[in-house]
Order: sequence, then structure tokens, then C-alpha cells
Amino acid sequence: MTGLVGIQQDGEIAVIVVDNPPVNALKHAVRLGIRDAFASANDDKTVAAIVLTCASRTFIAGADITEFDKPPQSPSLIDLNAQIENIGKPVVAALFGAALGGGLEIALACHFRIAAPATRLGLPEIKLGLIPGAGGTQRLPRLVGMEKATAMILSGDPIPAKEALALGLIDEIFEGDPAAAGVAFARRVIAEKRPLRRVRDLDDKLKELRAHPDKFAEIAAAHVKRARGLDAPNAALEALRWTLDVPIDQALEGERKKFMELRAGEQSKAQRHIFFAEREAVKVPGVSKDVKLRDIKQVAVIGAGTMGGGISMNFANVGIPVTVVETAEDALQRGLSVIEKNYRISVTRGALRDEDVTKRMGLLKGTTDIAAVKDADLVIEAVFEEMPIKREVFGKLDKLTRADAVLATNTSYLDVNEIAASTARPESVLGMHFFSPANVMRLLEIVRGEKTAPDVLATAITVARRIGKVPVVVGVCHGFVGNRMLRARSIEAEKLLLEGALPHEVDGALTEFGFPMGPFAMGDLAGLDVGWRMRKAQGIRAEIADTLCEQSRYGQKTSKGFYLYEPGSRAGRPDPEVEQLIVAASKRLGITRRPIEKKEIIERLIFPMINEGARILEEGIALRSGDIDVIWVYGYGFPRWRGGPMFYADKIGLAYIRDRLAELAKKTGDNRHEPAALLTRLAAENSTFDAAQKKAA
Ligand code: T1G
Ligand code: NAD
Repeated sequence: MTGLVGIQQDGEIAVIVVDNPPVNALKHAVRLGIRDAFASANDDKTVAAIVLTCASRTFIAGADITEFDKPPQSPSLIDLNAQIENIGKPVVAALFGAALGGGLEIALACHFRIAAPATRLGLPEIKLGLIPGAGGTQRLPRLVGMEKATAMILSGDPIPAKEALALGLIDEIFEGDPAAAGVAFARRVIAEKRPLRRVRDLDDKLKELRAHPDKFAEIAAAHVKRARGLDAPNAALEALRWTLDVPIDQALEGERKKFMELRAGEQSKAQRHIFFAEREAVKVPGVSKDVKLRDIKQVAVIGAGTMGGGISMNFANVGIPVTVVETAEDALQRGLSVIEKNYRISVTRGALRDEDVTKRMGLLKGTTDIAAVKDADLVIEAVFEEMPIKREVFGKLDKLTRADAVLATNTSYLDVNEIAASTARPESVLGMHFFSPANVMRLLEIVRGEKTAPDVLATAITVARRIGKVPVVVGVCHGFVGNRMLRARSIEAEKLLLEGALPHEVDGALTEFGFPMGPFAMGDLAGLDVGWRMRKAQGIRAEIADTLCEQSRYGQKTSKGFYLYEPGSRAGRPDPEVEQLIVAASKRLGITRRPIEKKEIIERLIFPMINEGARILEEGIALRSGDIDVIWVYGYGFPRWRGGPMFYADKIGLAYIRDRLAELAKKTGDNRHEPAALLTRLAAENSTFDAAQKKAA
């Protein structure tokens, strides 16, 4: 046995305990330990049954993802599962916490599974650009049926123990200590002479489908839309199909082969990069793990507009009461009714029940009296994007809230230090920049002011995770990280229109690249007037976008922007009027229009973003290139399977990007395209952003 796997004997029951904190990942040494423990328990004549469980906070949460860049080592998890499944004594898996990926697969190789009430069971490999590689695609359908197995594997989302029991994925829910519960269950199996149930032999849940294999296509069809551009979903569907007509050992080999191909593939490497980058993003220099957090039990949100409403929902969703403050009763009622409407939509979709809406609306208290913030532990301001209004609001909050309250602004662009300076406690002020729709988008840019205290930062990070957001800490500059890079893209998108492209061509190229939508459809969704108001305030002009706004074409909210929208539809269609307007603008500015290839469109939209990203790293506004990738994947729809703009840049090669940008700068005279110093240096060293990050760490 290795120190990571132990055996405790409880009478005739051997209890094998994996102890590899923090998540009992199945690294090589753990697999060796499990192999040896099962061999010894199997050979031990005094052992009548075996229990597999873990120490610390969770059952096995999967294979060790950090090993995927290294050559595979034996025994593989497939070997272990075959060993366990063929043991002639009952083997019981006692699950708790998260039984995920390889952790669930090893449990599926056991003859019985029991779980604690809060256990989450799932096969999330798809989120890493993989498929289950140790029997999940073959054993899960045999236990829960094809429809549920396909949904679990294609979504990667875990299910709760209660549902797992109803599906037959587990045999019992237990209270108390997992090892003790496992021993008790094993003793009952022995006493009741229950036959050993190998999942691989189960057939009843697939009989019907085997008789009508064409029905598999209907099940698969529900998942095809989400698979656009991805390799893993199609591979998973193919492997799942094998359960119907391929002998299981052959299918297990096929599954493993596909898993290994995907593991070596670019998409999975990109998605694994995002997995770890997301966890790195909360590690902030100067903020130690044990800093004492401020206790957040009550929240106040100032402004119940587009953002204030969504922000309030996040807290009500996790049971935190929210005081919503508006200037006038009508604005308040409008804001609260939009919240209720959104909850009602979730009820119609079956995501919520009526009683959930009542409970959540019950946690929202609306007022037009800002003094109501006096008991709030955290206040988030989401009023108009105008500095004087924000400073006035923070001045009031400074006087009205408790001394230990955290004061946050949701500003998209404005100087958080200037806002903080309107209070006597800038150390308690920071930015919490949500993304629209705030109750849906998972990214939260946490803007660290020059005086923000470490406990305030740590508190905001913890609050973000509590409301299901992905926090990334950034510094103060105009537009922080995400919007600053977005601006570089928007400027180039406008230029592409003037030089010869049309909105649907630019958007088409970016959706083909993997974004959910292009810059012009996104502008229409967010409202073209938001950017217009900001450009006017800064005295800059976007020829085409501003002309559209001057004609009150604000996008979906006015049923026309860059595209035309039928009432109630979010699908825009090209508008000849806009195309004429664009051609006229080119003429007015003396630009000769030309056909523009997709490749050029993609490079002109993404390379300037990468260049701005490099400047942001130089200035320390972002701590790591991985942080920028997490921001773009969770906040702006950058395709996860491309790993984010900086990871993508490393794949393309920094020298190529440097040269293309230099050409662009020379051709356009636009010095924004002058390659950033960091980009130039890394390109010259034939290095990457990732290598520079690792070196700096
Ligand atoms: N491998 C390696 N490290 C892991 C890991 C894993 N599977 N899971 C977590 N970590 C690290 C993580 O990087 C962090 O490190 C620390 O553990 C705590 O994690 C054959 C091939 C279990 C729900 O996809 O979803 O099995 O930052 O901050 O919020 O078919 O971790 O502290 O240095 O996320 O409490 C499938 C991945 C693998 C599950 C806990 N399994 N993990 O969440 O903690 S593929 C997964 C999670 C597979 C088989 C295939 C979550 C969690 P550090 P954390 P948490
Ligand atoms: P909005 O115009 O929809 O809502 C602003 C609300 O604030 C209005 O309801 C207004 O009545 C209220 N308000 C104004 N002054 C107030 C005061 N003194 N006290 C209380 N309420 C007051 O604007 P929005 O889109 O929700 O933007 C709000 C903030 O969030 C802005 O700073 C914006 O830049 C930022 N933001 C917007 C988005 C977006 O996509 N809309 C995304 C991220 C951040």
C-alpha cells in the first residue's frame, strides 16, 4: 500500500480508504495503492466484503488532470475497474462530496454504491474536452438508461444523491460516517446473500432501445446543437451508441482509444488550461488564505435597472436578503417586476417552482430611501455610468453604512479610485463588475483599488464563489481587462465595415470561430446607445454605430440596429438600409471598399485584443495571462475549446501575431497596432505568455 491508500479491517469487512487531499484525485500512486489494497483484501480469507471510500472532504473527484500531459502509467483506471468488478466478494462504494469522472467510474465498477445525502455524482469530462475514459459511457447507460446517461455525459453536470437513488445509480442514501455506513451495508448484503451485481452485465434498461436502435438518434439529437465546433460530444455519442450493439470489452477499448485521442487534442488542452486558470485566478498576491473575511449576511443594491435587478437575483438565489434602492417608486416597481418576470420564465422552463419565486421575491425589499442601507454588510452600486452620480451615491453610503460594510461599484469603465476617494474609507471600496445579464453571466471582474484592503478583496472573492460566479481580480484602468480589450475589437470591427465587410460577414466569421455571436449582434443585444453615450462623453466617434444611434437604431430594444428584428424575436436579419448606410459612410470618408476574407476578419478582430492583453499584463492590470483567458471565456463568450485569447495566441505563435500587427500598423498608421513590448520580447525569445506566467509565478 502507498501512504495515499490504507486498509482498515472491521471484523470480516475490509475498508479501503483513499487519502489524497484536496479531492482524492486518482494520480498514479493512488492507483497503485488501490490495486494493491484490493489484491490483498481479495486474497485475505478473513475478508468477506470490501468497502471503498475516502478520507477528507470528498470521494474521488476524478483522474488527476495534471497527469494528462504526461505519458500514461500502469495500472490505468480501466485495469483497476476490471480488477474490482471481477472480485468474488461484495464491493461497496461509500460516496460523499463529489463523486466525479474517474471517481464515479470506479464506483460503477463496484457491485453496490451508497451515498451521503449531499453527494453530487457526475461525469464532467466533456467540460475538459474529453469523454469518460474508464467505462463511464458503457456502464452508466446500463444503470440509469440511455436518455439520462446521455444527458449526464453530454452536459457534464452532476446529479444529487436523491435523483441518483431514484435512477438506481446508487442503492441507498446513508447518514453519518461513510466507512461505517459502508460496513453496515456490506454486512446486510452478506446476510441477505444478495448476488454480486456487475454493472457491465446489466441489460434491462437497454433492452427496449436495442430492439429499436434508431431511437438512439432522437436521444442524440437533443445534444447536437451544443456540440458545435467541439470534438468530444460527437465522440461521446459514438461511444454511447456502442452500448447497443458492440460487446462491452470491445466498446471499453474503443472508449479508451477515443479518450486518449481527445486527451492529446488541442481542444482538451485548451479546456484543461481554463480549468486550472480559473482556480489560479483567485490566488492574489498580498491576500493570504487565512485573512479574516467580513461576514456577508445582508446586501443592498443601489439602482434596479438592467444590472441592479440581475445582481439582486444572484443573492436572493442563494438565500441572502437584498435591499434594492431606487430613486423613484416607478423605477423601483419596474425593476422588481423585471426580476419577477425573469423568475417566472424560469418556472415555465421548469428550472424553478412557484414556491421558489415566492421565497426569492420575499428576500428582496425595495425602497426609495437610501438610509435603508444601514444594516447592509455589502452594498453594490449599479446606477447610471456617470462619475458625479456615482461619487454622490458613495458619499451617502459612506455616512449611512456600518464602518465594516464593503462598498462595491458595478461601473463598466470608470475610475474606481476616484469613486473610492469620495468616501473616508477607500480601503473598504472596490469594483464588482458583473456582466449582462448579471443573473446569468458567470464572470465577475473584481477591481482592486489602490487602497482596497486584503480582507475586502478576499471577502469579495468568497462572495463571488458563493453566488456561483467566477471571480478574477484586476487593477484599475479604463474598462479594466475585459471591456478594454473589447474596445480594441470594436474599433477594428467598425473599420472592417468601412473597408468592405458587412455586419453579417464579420459576425459570421466570429461565430464560425466559435463565439456565440459576433460584435454587431452583441451590440444590438446590449444596446448600441450604451457605447454611444460613453463615446460622446469621451468625444470620440464610431462613424457607423453613431450614425445608427442618431437614427434611434439602438438594437433589439428598438427592433433595429445593425440588424432588423421581428417583434419578440432575438434573431436579427440583414437590413439593406444599413448596408447602404455603410457603403455611403465609406464613400463619405473616401475609403475604397474591397472584399475581405474570413481569415483577415478573424485576425483583425482578435490580434488587437491580444496586443491589448499584452499591454494589460505589462501594466499589471491583470496578474496572469490565464486570468485574461478566464475573463474572455466566462464574460465574452470566447470559445472555451480555444482556451481564451492569450492561450490561443500561444498556439498561433507570438512571432506571427507580432508581424501581422506590425504590418497592420504600417498599413493603417494606427499605432494601436504597434506590437506591445511584452509581445515583441516573447516573440523574439520564441516564448509564450504561458511560459512567461509560469516563470513569474
Ligand atoms: N485533478 C487534479 N487536480 C484537481 C482535480 C483533478 N481531477 N480536481 C480538483 N483539483 C485541484 C484544483 O486544481 C485545486 O487546486 C484543488 O484541487 C481544489 O479544487 C478517467 C479522465 C471536485 C468539485 O473534472 O470539479 O476523471 O488550486 O478549488 O471548488 O474518465 O475541483 O488548490 O492548487 O476546484 O471545492 C474529472 C474536477 C476528471 C472534477 C471541488 N473530474 N474538479 O471543487 O475545489 S477527468 C473533474 C472539480 C476523469 C476519467 C476522466 C472540483 C471539485 P489548487 P477546487 P472545489
Ligand atoms: P440602467 O440605466 O439600466 O439602470 C440604472 C438605474 O439606476 C436606473 O434604474 C436609475 O433609476 C437608477 N439610479 C440612478 N441614480 C440613482 C441613485 N442616485 N440612487 C438609486 N438609483 C439610481 O443602467 P445599467 O445598464 O443597469 O448600468 C448600471 C451600471 O452598471 C453602470 O455603471 C453600467 O456601466 C454598469 N454595467 C452595465 C452593463 C450593461 O451591460 N448594461 C454591464 C456591466 C456594468
